[in-house]
Amino acid sequence: MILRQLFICIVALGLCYPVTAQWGAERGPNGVAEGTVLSPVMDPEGDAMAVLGAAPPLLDIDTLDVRYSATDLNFSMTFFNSILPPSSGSLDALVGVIEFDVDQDMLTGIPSLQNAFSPPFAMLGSGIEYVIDLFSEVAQPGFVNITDMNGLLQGTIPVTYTDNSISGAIPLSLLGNDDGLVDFAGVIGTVTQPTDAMEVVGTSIAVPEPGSFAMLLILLCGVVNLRRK
Ligand SMILES: [Ca+2]
Ligand SMILES: [Ca+2]
Ligand SMILES: [Ca+2]
Repeated sequence: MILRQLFICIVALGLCYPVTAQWGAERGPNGVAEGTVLSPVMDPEGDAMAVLGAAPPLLDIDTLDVRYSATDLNFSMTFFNSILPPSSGSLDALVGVIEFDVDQDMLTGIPSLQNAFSPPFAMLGSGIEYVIDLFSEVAQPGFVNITDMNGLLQGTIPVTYTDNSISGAIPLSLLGNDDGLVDFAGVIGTVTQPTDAMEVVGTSIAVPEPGSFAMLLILLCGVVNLRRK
């Protein structure tokens, strides 16, 4: 918990970049910033930074993909490096937060930690209501906590770590029974320092329903049969 708070303080203070931050960005209707990017969101390679001068690895985000079904919000974050779960006990383990603005309104919720870390320090139109707490896996191997903007625990979900990714599914019931259409952000690092953040805010997309695939196949088969006749 102490490490988590230290990490968040470092990110929130924006120690990793000069204090020439430019807060405020173009806003669309209802105060929502324009220019969110539909999932999956790509992040540049090589933009990870040693914020506190700690030794590598500098965990470097590759992509963050967020998709919703009728029941869940599925997420997958990939990296250019190999990662380890916090429960490994390694100081090089992946920690940080993935943040969700479930009503897509920056005027509700709390400011995104991503804004304080990732240039151009613009308020990217995210007022965060829920967070995946990647730190929490240290005490419960294979599981992470979902918390609200006040840090209150909403539930715990299983996650899957591979050599270069973490993924999982959050029941929408843990996100205030949201419809799954959310804006998302994220900032990550190792236990010793934040290293990378998404550069833009993403917007989730729907997972195609199995029924629509089946319908498409039926239609395609119908077209093929008609052509054969
Ligand atoms: Ca990156
Ligand atoms: Ca919000
Ligand atoms: Ca929503």
